[in-house]
Amino acid sequence: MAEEIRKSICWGCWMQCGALAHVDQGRVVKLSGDPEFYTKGFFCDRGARFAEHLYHSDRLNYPLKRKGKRGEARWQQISWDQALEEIAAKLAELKGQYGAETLATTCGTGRGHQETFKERFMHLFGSPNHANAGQFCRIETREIDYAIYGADIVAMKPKVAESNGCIVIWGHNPKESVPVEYHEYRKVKKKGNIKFIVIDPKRTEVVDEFADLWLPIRPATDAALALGWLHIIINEELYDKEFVETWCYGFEQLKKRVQEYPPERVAEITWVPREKIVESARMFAGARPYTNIPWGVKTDMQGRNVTSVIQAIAILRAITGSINVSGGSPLSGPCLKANGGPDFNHIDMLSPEQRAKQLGMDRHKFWTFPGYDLISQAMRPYWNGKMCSSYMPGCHVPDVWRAILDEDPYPIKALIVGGNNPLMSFANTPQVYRALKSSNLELLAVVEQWLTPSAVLADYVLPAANWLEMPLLHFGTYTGAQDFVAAAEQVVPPLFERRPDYSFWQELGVRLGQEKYWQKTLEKEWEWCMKPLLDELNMESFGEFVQKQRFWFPPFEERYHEKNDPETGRPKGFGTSTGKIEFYSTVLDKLGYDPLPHYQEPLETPVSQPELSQEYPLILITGSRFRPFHHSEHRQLPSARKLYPDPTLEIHPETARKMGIEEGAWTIIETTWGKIKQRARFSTRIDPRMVDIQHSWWFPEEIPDDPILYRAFESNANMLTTDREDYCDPPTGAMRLSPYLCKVYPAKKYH
Ligand SMILES: Nc1nc2c(c(=O)[nH]1)N[C@H]1C(S)=C(S)[C@@H](COP(=O)(O)OP(=O)(O)OC[C@H]3O[C@@H](n4cnc5c(=O)[nH]c(N)nc54)[C@H](O)[C@@H]3O)O[C@H]1N2
Ligand SMILES: Nc1nc2c(c(=O)[nH]1)N[C@H]1C(S)=C(S)[C@@H](COP(=O)(O)OP(=O)(O)OC[C@H]3O[C@@H](n4cnc5c(=O)[nH]c(N)nc54)[C@H](O)[C@@H]3O)O[C@H]1N2
Ligand code: SF4
Ligand SMILES: [Mo]
Repeated sequence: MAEEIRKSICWGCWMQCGALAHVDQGRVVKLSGDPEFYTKGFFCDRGARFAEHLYHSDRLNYPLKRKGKRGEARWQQISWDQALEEIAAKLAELKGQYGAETLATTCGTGRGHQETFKERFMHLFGSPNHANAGQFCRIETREIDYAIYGADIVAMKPKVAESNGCIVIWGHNPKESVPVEYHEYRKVKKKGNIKFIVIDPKRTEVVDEFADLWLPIRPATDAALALGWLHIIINEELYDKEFVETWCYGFEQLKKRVQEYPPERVAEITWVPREKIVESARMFAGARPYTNIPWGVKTDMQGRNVTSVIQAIAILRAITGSINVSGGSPLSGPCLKANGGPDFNHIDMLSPEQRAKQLGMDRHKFWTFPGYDLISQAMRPYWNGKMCSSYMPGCHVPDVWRAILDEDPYPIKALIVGGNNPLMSFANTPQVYRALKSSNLELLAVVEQWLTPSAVLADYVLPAANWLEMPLLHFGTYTGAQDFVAAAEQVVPPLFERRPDYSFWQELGVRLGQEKYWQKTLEKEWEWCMKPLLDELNMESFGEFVQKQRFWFPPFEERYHEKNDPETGRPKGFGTSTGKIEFYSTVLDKLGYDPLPHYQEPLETPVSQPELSQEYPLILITGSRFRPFHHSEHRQLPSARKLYPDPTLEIHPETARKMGIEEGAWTIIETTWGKIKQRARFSTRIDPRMVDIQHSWWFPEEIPDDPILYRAFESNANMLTTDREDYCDPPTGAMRLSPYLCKVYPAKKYH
């Protein structure tokens, strides 16, 4: 039989490029980009490896139940029915004894589609405690954008190339992290009409290739830099006066605040020379209204100033009048053609009593229900009742471990981990380990594709399908986050007894009395979700959409906020309580936080703790992305491990020489929180005052049994981080994953 091509959407990362699966006798033999999809044929080296991923002999194929003690890595293969029956019975028992809030779940970057189904299950079960990485990655940005604009920034901006704009690549390295975006920039750069500013302590390849200006910033001082730009733009009157007067709220207060950030002071804080700060602010504002600041994660995970950085960046887009300008910064509301968000995850079914029990709500009000409620009160009426209610409101991640270990403020007795490797991903690995191992925890179930170090500690492990094994709907649709729809049919049926995450949550839900709220199959869920669009397109089914269309975007409406609302006869404005873009955030104000952005020197820096920096003289950056790996994934793929057999520390040769470290040698990295080892990789891209370590390293070729856990503690960046309250950002609770103070020295060698 000849090779057949089936169309899918890659889920190697959340960019979800159009994929062509080459299938020979039922077997996927190759993956390539789909020229007819909106990603125009692009495909990267990570995506291409998913055929290897699909058939890898280490993939989990059957449900497992632990034999012996937690962590002994002895398993009994059981049926899905047995696993689900036992888990459901245990959950019912614990709910009766401790209340529904005793169940918590965790999620990482949102692999697969499981988070929204998990949320639906949790809301119907009655627990507000789903913890997720969105608290320090992208979702808190989305939520702050919601508070300020009443909408979110559109991820891809295809029109940018046609403008004479300015793109600021801020704490972001798309070459390694979002290859499809990098590919777009290369095309844009060739045209020669766009200016690029890169804000990164490292001289990355993106700096060499694109930067008209590079600002080598001291890590975690981004809020000061953004405020410094605002100082220059406001005082030199480079902003869009008409836009600000008509559409923005709180300009005078902002103007007053930014006076605290003159360029001299900002230069001192950020280590970026004054002239460069001034020149870059002018370059940026000079490109108005075609200013672009795509999202990068390093602003989101610096702890204390996170809300302020994101806020200040959001204001920079608005003050230059780029909002809803094609080639500038278009906004997206929730998907209006889908039953997404609250319609999908039933957040409104969670009772007021149960909401009030959400972990972390007393301290991190923005990330939890109080923040969500204020935002949704303003946004829902504006967006025809639609809203995004996914990932946020979440509970505060570190509180889950405390509630397990100290049973404070109440016991968490059951934890379900889905699409997440918490031992690798969250700050303070030793604390996560203690919690997962705790005898207080009566149930730990992990839904996974591989037996990870976190999964080894589970009572039950359930085998999850990958994206080639299930029908797909773009996550922005059912979370309600972005206004577009993309869908694909499964390429091959799930192998062995793997199932899409959906099946786990649906079957558990049905066993616990939720049958009314679940469709019978994943495809039916997607069909129901996109029903409003199907009706409009006069289509019958999910299958018909996939055959005939595959994706849908609403037409772009230039400056839609100026259009008259047919009901009121007045311009639509924005989905905030003032109807304007809020430089002065009424949401933060009502929650009791500073409504304006500010900069506060974080703990543990050479400036805030000079004595400590005598002993720990280097600034430690963690987690810069490197292809083709994705966090702790793909260590099992030989073709990927060939490129990075071991974890590496990026260090300037001069620093290495001072510390007696040789190229390629195992090196100890120590913070006040812990120590690990990685191999030294010399590079002049890194500032001699800093080092950068790779994150999420474990070794699937090693011994699984606890306490070895595939050597999960030896090279893991989060052995060096803390989740202590005073390191977290107050409104969002965002943890500090980077930077820290560290010292490095050679590991001993006896041969
Ligand atoms: N120190 C430090 N720590 C960091 C970061 C950093 O820069 N520095 N980055 C942080 C960021 S931004 C994030 S988002 C987190 C990411 O944190 P995680 O998302 O927890 O990252 P992974 O460790 O890759 O875990 C994802 C797990 O999901 C599994 N998986 C993949 N697809 C599916 C699926 O469809 N279904 C199921 N059930 N499982 C699946 C994978 O096998 C993998 O084990 O890490 C954070 N941790
Ligand atoms: N290959 C690969 N791709 C991925 C992932 C992966 O694990 N591997 N993970 C995915 C996920 S969940 C995410 S969140 C994205 C993140 O991907 P990106 O947004 O690209 O983030 P990073 O690669 O962590 O860091 C980008 C740059 O920020 C710089 N930086 C470090 N500290 C600071 C600072 O304090 N301020 C500033 N301005 N810059 C700083 C680093 O030097 C680095 O060059 O990648 C996604 N794509
Ligand atoms: S950028 Fe690469 S991994 Fe991400 S969706 Fe596209 S092809 Fe897949
Ligand atoms: Mo992330």
